[in-house]
Amino acid sequence: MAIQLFELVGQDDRRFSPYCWRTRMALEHKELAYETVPVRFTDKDLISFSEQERVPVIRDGDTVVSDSWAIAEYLETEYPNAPSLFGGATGQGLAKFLNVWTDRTLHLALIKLVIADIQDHLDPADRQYFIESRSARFGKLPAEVQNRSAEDIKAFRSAISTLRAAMEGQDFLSGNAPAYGDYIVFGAFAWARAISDYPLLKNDDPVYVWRDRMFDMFDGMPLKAVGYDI
Ligand SMILES: N[C@@H](CCC(=O)N[C@@H](CS)C(=O)NCC(=O)O)C(=O)O
Repeated sequence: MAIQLFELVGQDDRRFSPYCWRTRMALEHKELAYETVPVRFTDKDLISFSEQERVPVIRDGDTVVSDSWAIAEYLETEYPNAPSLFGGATGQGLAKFLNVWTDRTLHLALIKLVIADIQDHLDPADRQYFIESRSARFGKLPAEVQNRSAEDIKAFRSAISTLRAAMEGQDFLSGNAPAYGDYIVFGAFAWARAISDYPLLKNDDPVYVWRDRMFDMFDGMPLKAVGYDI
């Protein structure tokens, strides 16, 4: 039976969760059969079987796993003969660092540039929940957070410069072939593309070139998802 992936959805079937993108790419990498179940922020009942309130969640037969990192570890352990997500224990250890850096640095820099765009692309049923929960987190409305100040743009560029330096001399963050570390970072760009037409990168930026390569993976599956042509 195919693995079920419960993932966040917005207006027009936009899949905009960076964490769900990590899991989607991991399932593709592992060449596993899966089907996605769209979940809105306010559809908490759809994932109540996972005994927590966030996506991604996967159901693989009788096994339920939530949290993108835990899912990646589960898939790697459960399907050892499928292509490896980490390339061994050392790679797994280093990917964990990238997971934390992306969550804490890249995502924080990015969300300030696109948070009102997220709000504008939500299913109407989710808007009030999003405004209230995010205003509580940031201390102001999403529309006020997203003012793209020089300081916020600088913070994002600084995160990108780290990625650019890491990519020098290699096609992917994981070396000469993509692996889970690439999917962690790629999730941020797949998220942005789903809901925002703001040009985060110049077309000749090596990070943009890498991003394009990632969008072309798996027969262009990420590019076929609803999003902006940026
Ligand atoms: N550490 C978790 C984070 C998951 C997460 O925060 N997911 C968001 C969607 S991007 C969510 O489900 N939020 C629910 C909410 O805000 O109510 C992971 O890596 O999966």
